[in-house]
Amino acid sequence: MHYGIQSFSKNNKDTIRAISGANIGQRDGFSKTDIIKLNSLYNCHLRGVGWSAWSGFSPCTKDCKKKRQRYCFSSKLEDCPGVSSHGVETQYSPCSTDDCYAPIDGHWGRWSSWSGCSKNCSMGFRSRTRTCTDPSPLHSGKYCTGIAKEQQDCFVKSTCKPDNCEFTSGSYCHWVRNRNLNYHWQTHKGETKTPATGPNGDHTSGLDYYIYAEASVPATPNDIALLTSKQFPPSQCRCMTWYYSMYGKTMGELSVYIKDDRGSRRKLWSKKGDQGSKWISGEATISNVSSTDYQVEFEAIRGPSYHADIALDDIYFRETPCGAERLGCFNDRYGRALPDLIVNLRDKIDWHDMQKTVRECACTAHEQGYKYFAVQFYGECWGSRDFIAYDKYGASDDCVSGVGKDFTNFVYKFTD
Ligand SMILES: [Ca+2]
Repeated sequence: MHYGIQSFSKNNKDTIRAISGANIGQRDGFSKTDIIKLNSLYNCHLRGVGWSAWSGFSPCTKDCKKKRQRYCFSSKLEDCPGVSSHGVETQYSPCSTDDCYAPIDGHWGRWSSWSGCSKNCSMGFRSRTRTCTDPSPLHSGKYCTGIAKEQQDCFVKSTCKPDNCEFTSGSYCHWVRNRNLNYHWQTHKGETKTPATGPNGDHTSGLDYYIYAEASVPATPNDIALLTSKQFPPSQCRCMTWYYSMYGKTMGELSVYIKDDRGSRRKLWSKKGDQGSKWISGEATISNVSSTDYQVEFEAIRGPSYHADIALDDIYFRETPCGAERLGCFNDRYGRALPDLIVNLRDKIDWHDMQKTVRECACTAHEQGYKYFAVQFYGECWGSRDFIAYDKYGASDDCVSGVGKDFTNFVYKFTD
C-alpha cells in the first residue's frame, strides 16, 4: 500500500516524511497485501451496479471538517446520481470540538549536525541542538522530555602556539607567579568562593581552569599579585590578547607591563574598579622591543575589601600589531591617497610569504603613530596619520595576498 503523508494522522499533521536517499516502498507493482487492501477499500469483490459502501472518515482538516467518499461501481455514471466525473462522491461533515482541539504532545525534531570545535587550539567543545517542533505541543499537549542541546569535548592540536595559554587542566604554561603568600594568582575551576565576585567558570570552555587572585583573607588592601611570562626574544611588534574578569564592588586594579632585560617596566594597559560579572577581552600591542629580550607581566592590586577577585584566561600572542582592520584594495596615482612613504621594504620581499611585508609595514606604521597604512608595489609601505580618502581613486581588484601591485594600495586601519 502507498500511504499519503498524512496517513494515520489524527490532527491533520504530516505523519510521513521523505528522507533523501532512502529506498522504501514497492516499486515493481502491488504486493499481495496491497491488492487485498485495495480490493477491500474499493469493495472490488462486490463490483456490479450502484454505489460502494462509504469509506471511513478522513482526519479533521484545519477548518475542522472531515470527509468520506464512496465510489460508483457502474460503468454508467447516471446509475449514481451526484457522482463526480471520476466516479466518486465526497461528503463533508463537521468534526467534534474534541477532535479539532485534541491536545497534541510535542515531539523532538532531528538533531542538527555537530558545530565546529569552539577552539582552534587545544581543548574546546562542540555542540548540537534539536527543537521540540516536530510537531510543537498544541492545545495543552506535553512539551518534549529530554535535552535540547548536547555537548562534547573536542581537541585541536594543529595550530597550537607555544606562547598561548588557556590554563587548561590547571597548567600555567610559561607563566610564573610571585610568592606573596597572602595574595597571589592561583588556578581555579568554577565559581570563586565569595559570592558577587569573580567569574562563574573559565572563558575557554566554561568547564576548564582559569587563574585568579583571591581577595578574601589573608589578602589585605593594596597587596600585589604578579604573573610574569617567560623571556621572549626581541621582536618588532606583537599583539597580546587576553580575557579578564574584574567583578566585585571593592575591585582593585589590573595592569599589563612590559619588562626589559634590565628589569625596568613600562605600562601597556590598565583597568581599575568593578567591570561587571562577564569576561571581557583585553589587548595590547607590544612594540619597541626590537633590541632586547623582554617579559610581559600582569599585575593585580587587591582592592579595599574582599569583593575584588581578579581573574585571567586565554592569553594569546600574534605577530602583528593589535587591531589592524583590512579596508581593501584601491587605485592610487601621483598625489597619493596615503601621502607618506613610511618605509620601502622592496629589497626584503619574500615572494612566498607576502604577509611578512604586511607585518613589518604594520609594525613600523604602529610605532610611528600612523592610523592608516597601505602596501603598494608589493613592498612600499605608505601611511597617513589622520583620516584620509584612501578610496579617492576608486576600488581595484589588482591586489594579491594583502598587498597592492603597481599603483594599487591594499589599505589597513588600526582600530585601537
Ligand atoms: Ca581556560
